[in-house]
Amino acid sequence: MPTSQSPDRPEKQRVAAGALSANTHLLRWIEKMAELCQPAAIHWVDGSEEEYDRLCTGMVASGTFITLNQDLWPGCFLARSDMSDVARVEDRTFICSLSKESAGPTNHWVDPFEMRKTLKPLFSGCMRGRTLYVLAFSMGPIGSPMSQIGVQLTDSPYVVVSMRIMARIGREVFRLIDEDFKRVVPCVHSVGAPLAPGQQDVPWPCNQEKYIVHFPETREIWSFGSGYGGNALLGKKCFALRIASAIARDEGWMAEHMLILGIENPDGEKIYVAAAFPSACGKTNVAMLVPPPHFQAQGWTISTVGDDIAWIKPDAQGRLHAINPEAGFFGVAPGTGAKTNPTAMATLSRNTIFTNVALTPEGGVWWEGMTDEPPASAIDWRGRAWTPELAKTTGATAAHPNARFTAPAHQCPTIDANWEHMNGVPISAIIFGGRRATAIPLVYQAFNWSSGVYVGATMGSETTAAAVGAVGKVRRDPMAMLPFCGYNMGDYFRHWINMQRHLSETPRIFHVNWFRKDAEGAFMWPGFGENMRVLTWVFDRVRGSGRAKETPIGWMPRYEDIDWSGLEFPKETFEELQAFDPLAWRDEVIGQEELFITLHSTLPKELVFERELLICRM
Ligand code: SAT
Ligand code: MN
Repeated sequence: MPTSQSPDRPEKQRVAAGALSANTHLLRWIEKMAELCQPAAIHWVDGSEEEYDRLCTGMVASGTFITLNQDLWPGCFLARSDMSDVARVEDRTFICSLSKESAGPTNHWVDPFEMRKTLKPLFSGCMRGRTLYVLAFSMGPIGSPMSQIGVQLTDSPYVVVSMRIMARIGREVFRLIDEDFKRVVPCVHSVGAPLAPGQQDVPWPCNQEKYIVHFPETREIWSFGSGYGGNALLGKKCFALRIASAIARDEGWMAEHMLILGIENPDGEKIYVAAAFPSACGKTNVAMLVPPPHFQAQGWTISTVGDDIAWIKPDAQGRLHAINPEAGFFGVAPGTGAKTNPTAMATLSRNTIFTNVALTPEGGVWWEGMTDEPPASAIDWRGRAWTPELAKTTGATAAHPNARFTAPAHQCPTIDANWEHMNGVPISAIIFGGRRATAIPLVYQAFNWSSGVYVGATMGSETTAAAVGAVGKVRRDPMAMLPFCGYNMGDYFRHWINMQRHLSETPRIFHVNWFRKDAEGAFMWPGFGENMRVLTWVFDRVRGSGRAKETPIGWMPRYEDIDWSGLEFPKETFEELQAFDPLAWRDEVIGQEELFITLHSTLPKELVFERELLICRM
């Protein structure tokens, strides 16, 4: 890049106009990107409410947003995406480390030089006719030593307003870059739909060709072709998990696909728990769990720190502390209702952006599972007339199964008092969980840290609509990080094992499965608020008072170790739910082996030993 010798270069003047940063590296990078992408205008995002309102009004005018009935849904909008752009695209997601071995066999790797050659023509002129937004964001509370800074260049105003909910953005982040010289992760995003002069825009511009690209060594993100969720809100999966996991490995902390919640008992004793579940397996519901009346009456409370991502770091005393790097919830709408998650319903009742849900005649929103009674008619997520009768005959859903709400975390009625604490909250337990119809019991506790790492590393779950592809197939999803680990999964296991050395106190590790089914295919466990019974057992185990029996896979509660007040749950059903079936586990262990074979060259020997021990115990 030429520097100060070219004062007349038009890009330099365009970038400087309205600049909110004086950082020369940042300014030069933006100039270079503007030269490549050729936007019609450049807008520095200040993050103000006024700017947010202006962008939303602009999107209503352009057809991207529909204003909802403001009496029913104050501050809320609906967006409908293109039919081809409804979820994360895992097979278009790339980890471009210098060596293929660093990305490992579970990631799509492309040589970084090749990838840059591919990206250049794609991004060349890709923002013609559009505005380039310069969006500075902090993952984690502003000023927290655990936070990280990124700057996303994007041509999507939908992304800008969504990021204002999901992260801390704007002026104060530019100040951190300029005054504190915080290192920036550069993120370039384009929907890949340039406009010719006079060309009419579509409500959801995107490109059929999609690339979600990470360069872990240079800590860069390039995303092309999609405007949806984790493909486009680059602070979330791309930064806070894929790039952050690589940073965390180098710096001795952990970036995990985990919710964080607080559990407080009637004596005011409180613990925090982090829990990993794959996408669309109910993390938001657990994070916002409403205890059954009996527990509430006793004085138990659950509070919410985060519903998707945890950055976890040992403090000076060797205790793990976690922050939620996000500031909002990007939750799955279908299945969220007053019965299943009243806390989420209260959170999303205002100032929320809905994507791919149905529009009701009163100008409200609806999705499957929001109410028992569907509306008599609606406009479905594709903008077509929908009725419950039509659903019965054709199976057409009103909302897309991966329809989402984007809502500010501070609106959550159960938000934890310490959710923005600069040093995070202390973590006493880690829970792994999947969606498994068979074999896996409701809950068990690993024997120790390394057997717990084994439990996480061998997690399996049925696939969901959160990613494009088949739904309902069991796949190995270690620590729920399969689509989100920015480096070799075997090295990631090694990092987990090594973390123990930095800890004076290791969190207890558990595995749960809310989704076990009986021979008739019905769920055996009521789930939702009743999961509190499992969480209080976890609480008691952490505090040293909870009892358990030893089994080949770990410690399990006996019937009498669980508080059943207010729930008819026969002992036989519980025994069935907790059953350890040696034959089913034989298949399970063989299924686990498959992933270990794939990772053989980097698999820590501790996990090989854990596997041997498990087989011996069985
Ligand atoms: O990756 S998204 O943010 O689109 C949602 C998810 O899969 O958890
Ligand atoms: Mn997620």
